[in-house]
Amino acid sequence: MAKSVLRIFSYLPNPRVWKALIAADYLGVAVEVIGDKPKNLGNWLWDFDARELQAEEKTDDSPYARVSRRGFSGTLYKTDAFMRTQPYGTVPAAFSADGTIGIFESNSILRAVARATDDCIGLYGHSPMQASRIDSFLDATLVFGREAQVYLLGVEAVTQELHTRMAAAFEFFLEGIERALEHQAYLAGEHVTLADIAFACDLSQFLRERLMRAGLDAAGLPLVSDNAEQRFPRAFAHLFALIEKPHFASYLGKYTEHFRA
Ligand SMILES: N[C@@H](CCC(=O)N[C@@H](CS)C(=O)NCC(=O)O)C(=O)O
Repeated sequence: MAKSVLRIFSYLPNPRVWKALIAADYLGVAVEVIGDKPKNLGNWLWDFDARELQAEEKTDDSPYARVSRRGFSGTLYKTDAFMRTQPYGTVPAAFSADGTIGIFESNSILRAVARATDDCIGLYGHSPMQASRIDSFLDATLVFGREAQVYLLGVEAVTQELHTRMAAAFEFFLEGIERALEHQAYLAGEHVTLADIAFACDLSQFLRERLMRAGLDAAGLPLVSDNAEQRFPRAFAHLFALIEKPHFASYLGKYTEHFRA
């Protein structure tokens, strides 16, 4: 078995991790993934050598105990070495094979996979300028992804303000995607790139909104993604076509069944 170029620690399943795994499958690059269900990650020591903690290790005076910041509640156990390599203390957390270099932010982990091979078969473009164009989409996707994260974490008790902000971010992001697809088959050209991978994973994650309607119904608010297939036809046709591809389907297939049915 090929030696892994990266180790990723995360809660699983996680579309942010799938970004790197889809690219790794395209490129034949080995990536090691360690993790557990979201609710179990509080029982883990967050570290390059992440492991499940024994019950007696989970004490308030543990040197690893830290207050969770976003997406988790209560205490998480993170080593100093973890915080040195992962300054924001978030997952997915990726590491170079020897554990000395930490890579954070799922889009950067995705880029690290593409850079781990001599021939990225155009996934990260064929020139520095093309790579920069792909970066532009990755940045736009992160801005959308951050808004989506705040919204989905708050959707159970959604306010009008949160809804309005998300609706504007959704529209802004997808208008750009619609425009990009006006004259070309993929976001950054005529072939699949990292831009398409991040787009498919982040938009699929956002569309979990459709499984989380209770708070919206209680507040009398519509889905932000209501009727989105008609409002952004190119973007959604592109999303559906990407998910049909075997490397995407093996991660996103089941996860997206609820909106593709
Ligand atoms: N934009 C980041 C999001 C990462 C993130 O915010 N992760 C949260 C969980 S959703 C986390 O690790 N929180 C750790 C904490 O609460 O301490 C990415 O794409 O990697």
